[in-house]
Amino acid sequence: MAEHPSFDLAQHPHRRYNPLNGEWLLVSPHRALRPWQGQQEAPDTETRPAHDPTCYLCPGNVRANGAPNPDYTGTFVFDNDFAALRDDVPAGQLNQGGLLRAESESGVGRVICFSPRHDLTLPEMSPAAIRGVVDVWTDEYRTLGARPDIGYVQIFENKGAVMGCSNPHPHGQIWAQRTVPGEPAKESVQQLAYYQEHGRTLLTDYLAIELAEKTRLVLENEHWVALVPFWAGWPFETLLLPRRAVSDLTQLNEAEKDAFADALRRLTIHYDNLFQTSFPYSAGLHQQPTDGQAHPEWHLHMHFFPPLLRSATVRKFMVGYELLANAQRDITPEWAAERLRSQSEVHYKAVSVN
Ligand code: H2U
Ligand code: ZN
Repeated sequence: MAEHPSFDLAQHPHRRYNPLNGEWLLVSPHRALRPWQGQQEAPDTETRPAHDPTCYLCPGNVRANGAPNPDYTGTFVFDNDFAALRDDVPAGQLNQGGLLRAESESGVGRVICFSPRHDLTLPEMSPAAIRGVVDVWTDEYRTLGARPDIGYVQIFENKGAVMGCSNPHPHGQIWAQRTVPGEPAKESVQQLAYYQEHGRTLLTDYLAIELAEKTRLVLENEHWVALVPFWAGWPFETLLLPRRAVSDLTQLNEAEKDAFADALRRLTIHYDNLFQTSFPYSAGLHQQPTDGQAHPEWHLHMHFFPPLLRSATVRKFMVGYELLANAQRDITPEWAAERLRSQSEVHYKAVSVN
């Protein structure tokens, strides 16, 4: 791979290209050669009640809109009471010399409770319950995407206070809007260019390389693979993708949806076990736009962007150079993958309870 025989990705500062968004990343592996000093912290064994009377997401409790939640037993979806997007916005735009530009944007915000249990998180839920989450994501994507005024559906989860999550009750969000926002728009351009040139999705070919090299794999099952992408910006960033090139959740068959739930469960267990803490992250699905066109170039995938670096409390900050230049990392993606891959698939809390 190296153009020069002495160039070593594990030692020498270098740039890596992210073909999904077309951006570059600075990798400084020499700074991480110092020994691993994972700060020794006691395992986080915080417990929460199964039902919290003060939680606005628990079954039966009253939300900001004044109405009580139903006594739901699986997942529960509702319109965000403080949504960033609204669907009653008048059309309009402003363009002053091409420099001051604005246009109205409409859309919908939804909140999804993953479980009625206040004390669980995805890695602690049963495979069947996680499959229920996959199903509700699929239904929401289908229903919202079918609306003529919705061009893109963003499904995501903020987990942990450090990621701005407002409540430990397991939940995620959906923001669906008229236009395709920045990150998926970049991926659309890149995936289309690749597909037009090669006739296969970018991620099909990328996955084939990773399955052959194996160094960045975290886990796999019959239909899904989790890996630390070659171009990962966050220390333990991962990409979870289906082996078959489908463009959105509605194209997955039953076995692929079960396997997605299995991969989600196992990946989040690996994360929790890494620093023996409920691993914070922002994660979300990237799927084809819902503009009524078919986008065979789009390969469904899920990104996990976790901030932790060395322990349950030592995190990576995307600050000076990252904000002003481009993303940068010290530990290599290969090293991070090895650390994640070697974790047990039994949740550390289950171990300590027994
Ligand atoms: P986050 O934890 O990722 O912030 O998601 C929780 C969402 O729940 C948040 O967007 C909404 C907030 O607006 N919410 C309601 O819709 N109703 C409430 O009663 C409280 C919070
Ligand atoms: Zn709750």
